[in-house]
Order: sequence, then C-alpha cells, then structure tokens
Amino acid sequence: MRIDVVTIFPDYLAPLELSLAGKARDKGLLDIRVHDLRQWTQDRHHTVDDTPYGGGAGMVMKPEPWGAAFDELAIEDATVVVTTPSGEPFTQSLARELSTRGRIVFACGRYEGIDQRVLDHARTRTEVREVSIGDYVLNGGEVAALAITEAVVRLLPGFMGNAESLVEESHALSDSGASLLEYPVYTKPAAWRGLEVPEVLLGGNHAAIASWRHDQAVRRTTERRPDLLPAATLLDGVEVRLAEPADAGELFVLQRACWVQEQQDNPDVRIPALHESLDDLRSWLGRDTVLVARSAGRLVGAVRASLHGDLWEVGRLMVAPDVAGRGLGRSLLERIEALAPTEAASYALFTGAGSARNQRMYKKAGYRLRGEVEPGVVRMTKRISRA
Ligand code: JD8
Repeated sequence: MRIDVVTIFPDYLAPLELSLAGKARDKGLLDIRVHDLRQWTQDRHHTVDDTPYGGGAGMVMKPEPWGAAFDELAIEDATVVVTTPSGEPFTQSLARELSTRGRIVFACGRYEGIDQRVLDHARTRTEVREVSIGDYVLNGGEVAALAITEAVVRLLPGFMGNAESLVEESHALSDSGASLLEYPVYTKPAAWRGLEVPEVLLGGNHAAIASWRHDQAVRRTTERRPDLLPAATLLDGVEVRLAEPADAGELFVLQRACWVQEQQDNPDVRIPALHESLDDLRSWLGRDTVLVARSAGRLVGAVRASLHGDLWEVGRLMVAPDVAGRGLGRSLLERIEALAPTEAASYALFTGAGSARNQRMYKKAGYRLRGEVEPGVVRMTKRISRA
C-alpha cells in the first residue's frame, strides 16, 4: 500500500517513521510519503489560508495549493481521505475497508478547514472519504491521519505476525454485527500487592478460560458499550439484558410455566427444565451467558448459552405463553447468537421431537435438524458464518 500525507505540519507525522508503519515499510508492505502543502504555493509567503467568504472567525485553507498538490500526486488511483470533525465515523469496519485500497492520500486540514471546492473537485477524479475519528474537536487533521494509518496498516495482509489475533480483538465483528470489548488480561506474578489473578486462568482448562473470558467481554460491553451489542428487533418496551442473580426466582417460575407446553407436546420425555431445583438454576445462571427480557418490569423471556468445544450451546429459550408468537423468541435467539465467542464454529440446541412450533422457528432461523439424540429429543445446529 502507498500512503501520501499532505499537511502544513509534516513533522507531526514523524511518528510514522518510528513504529508500526516503519516496520511495515521494512517489510515492503508500505510506502509512506509526507508532503508539505506549502511546496504547492506560488507566493513568496507560501500562503495557504485566507478569510472565509460570508465572514466569521478564523481562516480557511485556500483551494489552489490543494489542487496543485492533488494534480502532482495524481490522485486518480488513490482514495483521498480528508480527516474532519464533520466526517463519517472512523470504525474498525472502515479500517478494514481502507486496508483493501492500494493507495490512500490523506489531506490534513488546519484553521477552520479546507475550501469545500477542493473536495468537490477531487470527487470528480476519485473516491473521496471525509472521516472523523471521534466526537471531539482537534486543531487539525494530522492526529486523525496518524490514528487511521495505524488502524489500517496493521490490517495489511502479512503485517501482523499471527492474523488470528486480529479476529479476537475488540470491534472485530461477529456474524450478526455484534462486537465485544476486550476481556481483562493478566500476566506474572500470580499475586501482586495482594491482588490475585482469577483462578480460572491458572487452571489450564481452555474451555473454562474461553467461557470466562467471553463472559467478561460480554459484561464489559453491556456495562460500557451497550451500543455495540446488536439491537435486535424487539417488541416495544421489551428490555433485553444480561441476567443477574436477582432474576433467579422469576426465571424459575417462568421456566416451569413455559415447559408445561413442551411436556404436553412431548409426554414421554423427562424434561430437565421441569425437574431442576432453584439452586440448579442459580448455578447455571452464574456460569452461563444468560439474557432476560423484561416488559413493564415483568420477566417475559430468557435464553442461555455456553461454549462447549467449538459449539455455542443455546438452551432454555423461553417466552411467557401470553406474549408468545410476537417474535420475542426469535429476537432472543438472535441476541444470544450474537454473543457467541470467536472460538464457536456452530450454534447447537436440543428441542422436543414433538415440538413442531419450536422446530419451525429454529428452521426459519437457519438451524438444521441433526436427528434424535434420545427418545423424543432432537438436535439442531447452525454453522456460524463470520464476516
Ligand atoms: C481536521 C481543522 C480544526 C475544526 C474549527 C477547530 C478529525 N475527530 C476530529 N476532531 N477534530 C478533527 C479535525 C479538526 C480540524 C481539521 C480534523 C482541520 N480542524 C477545526 C472545525 C472547528 N477548528 C477531527 N478527523
């Protein structure tokens, strides 16, 4: 990839020499060139700004130097990225998109911004993206160009030692568009200033570690960035969230209510949900990833899941009988699927061989019948397609 950066403060981009981009350059993956805009001015004062038409505070960057710069840099084979607070949000998804480009030309503005005609004219010659790195105001576009360059270059094929680690990161999208924040990380010593490393991480049980890490990532995301969790299409006024210990009682009652119908549909099957104790329920509530749906303060639905090998084992999908048939079951299924850790390759679940309605819903959701695993109980699975 070739990157050109045009700015009136070329030294601002010096960090590119150092770090990541430096390594990429050594690997022949990257050709970065920083240009001082003033080389494309004609007057002896190298003027790049003037007063704004229509009045107002500050100065505006003149079009002529930018036009000359874009001419000499021959932008036709590049994507021009103009960093600006009024741009489209910069995201990991946009970073992935830009990493597929062969060439990027960054236009770093200063003052009140660049004369709009520079962008309008460039748009007649090539792709132009106006991009913002966040909802706060900087004094110029250089810092944003640095941040975008780092996020893009590290995605270049062959750059990151183990591409695998790219999959695990925050903001790496799951197939439903959900992305989770990082789980907490620890290293030696196991005890530091009286603070211990979580026991599960010392035990070597990879499935348990993966499940704990995933649960931590879900908790952090729910607490800090609920906006990252996919907004399932929900009934009006139904809130879906991670279950809490205090939900246990209501959950136990709802579970008993919901599996009565299942027992009627499958009279010869011993259904665990109808036989487990409240303490049994409490134990999986504290162990698995569990979502609850509440409407007007009442628990109306729930679902759980846990990682077993490469299977995201979905279970106890329940909807209060009086609100069934309105899509809540499907929404809960979508939400719990979206929380599948990257280690999961497929969703899997059990349901009653006699539960035609449930099977129909799962089939509509893309699940396939995998046959009877015990009398009256069938297995259904769905591969996870990752973006
Ligand atoms: C480019 C000039 C300063 C902005 C008057 C302050 C990006 N996320 C971001 N915040 N700020 C920028 C940014 C700010 C810039 C320029 C990017 C060029 N300024 C201006 C408008 C208000 N001054 C940015 N990406």
